Amino acid sequence: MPASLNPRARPIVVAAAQMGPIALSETRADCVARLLEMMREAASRGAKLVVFPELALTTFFPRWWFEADQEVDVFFEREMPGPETRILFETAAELGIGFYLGYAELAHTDAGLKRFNTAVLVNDKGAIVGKYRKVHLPGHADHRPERAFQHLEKRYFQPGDLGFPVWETMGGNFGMCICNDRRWPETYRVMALRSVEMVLLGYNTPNDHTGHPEIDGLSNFHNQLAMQAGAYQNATWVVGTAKCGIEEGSPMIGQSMIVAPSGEVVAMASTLGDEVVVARCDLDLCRIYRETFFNFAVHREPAHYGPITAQKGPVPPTNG
Ligand code: CDT
Repeated sequence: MPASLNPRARPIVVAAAQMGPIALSETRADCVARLLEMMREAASRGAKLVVFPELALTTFFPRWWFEADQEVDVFFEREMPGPETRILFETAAELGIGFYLGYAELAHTDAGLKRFNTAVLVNDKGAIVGKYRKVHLPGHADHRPERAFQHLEKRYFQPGDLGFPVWETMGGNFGMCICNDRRWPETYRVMALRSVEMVLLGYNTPNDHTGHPEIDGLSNFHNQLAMQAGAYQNATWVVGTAKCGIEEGSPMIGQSMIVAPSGEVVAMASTLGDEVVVARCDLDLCRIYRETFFNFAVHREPAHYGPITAQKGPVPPTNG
């Protein structure tokens, strides 16, 4: 339904700021300059929130095996904002635009030093509203020399320890996830149970990584399928932003998109480079779906969902 036909419409203009490849040789300052240019474009097109990709400050380094911690630590941020990223926060405040930023986080915790694949949500005053640490880490932890590219997220990151929070800010209820999280229905459902109205996510999705051409060939389809199903079944907007193109020889999909609670794609990138995609999103559409098909309080039957939290993998079926 167009926002103009909904008397309770709560429109927000949102941008997905897709990045083309980041070369290994690019500095944080180079990446931040690209992000700033897209933030300015998003604001000039009326956006109040801009979503940047996963690991938006470096190349997708989990594609390489590094033996020593010091070699990989160069890709991690020790503070956010830090000296190179502070300008993003200041510019956001000047422009009155919020943002989602994905980066590798080196965190000093009570349990010692930990590495996370992280995103922050920053409001239109330049203040951090919330932090999310990627829960579903794909790939492997061991070295697989037979592969052209590794996928070492399980080696370089710990699983996120913050769950899937939802924050009320900037006139709506926002949640975050990162890349592989978008393929798992639990990601969206936990946030939907916390009244999320817009799920923000960044991704780096190589399309030559599974060793199965029949799966890799469907990378774009599965990208769309996961976000459209997540949006529809949970009555939420989803804004997914890619880092894409051929990065250090590794091809990655684009298709940054904004998906409505109807499951419809309302805007999608058409390139594999830096590109800003904008849409006007009525957050009240979530209510309309949640009062009809997806009235959780009326129609969900959690007594039958026990295995979802009790089990990690499947058990055999009952013998017939
Ligand atoms: N970054 C990330 O999570 N990428 C994964 C690719 C997995 S291919 C082994 C994704 O789900 O898109």
